[in-house]
Amino acid sequence: PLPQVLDDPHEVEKSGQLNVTKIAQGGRKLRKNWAPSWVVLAGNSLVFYREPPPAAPSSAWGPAGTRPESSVDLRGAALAHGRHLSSRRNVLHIRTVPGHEFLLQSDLETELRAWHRALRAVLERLDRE
Ligand code: I3S
Repeated sequence: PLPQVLDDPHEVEKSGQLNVTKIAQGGRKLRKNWAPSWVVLAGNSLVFYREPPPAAPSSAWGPAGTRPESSVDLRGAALAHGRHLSSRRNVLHIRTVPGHEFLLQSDLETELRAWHRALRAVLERLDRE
């Protein structure tokens, strides 16, 4: 099934290139597998694409018809620094209600700070809804 985010596109809060690894699935720890990902924060969701949108670099969304690799529902999710979970610098840790956990990382400190702010704002909005 298509993620809801594609049927009902919300305003994109932020998008960009990050290094991502999933570290737990449903509460079960996974082996890290860092990989670059095009990440889109919109509505209730964080959506991961394998590639940035090639046709229109300014377009926040993946190209029409491109399937996201995965997406997570951020409602009730917890956001924290991930420095205790990785030797990499500038790491964020997200844990969703069903116990899926991700690390997001950028070598650009200002970029990771911007993601932290954007994610915190979305989580605060979702907490009020
Ligand atoms: O948390 P860990 O186990 O120290 O994470 C490192 C390992 O997953 C390592 O993979 P292998 O143990 O499969 O070789 C990765 O290559 C590292 O990148 C992981 O650590 P960082 O600190 O990069 O998140």
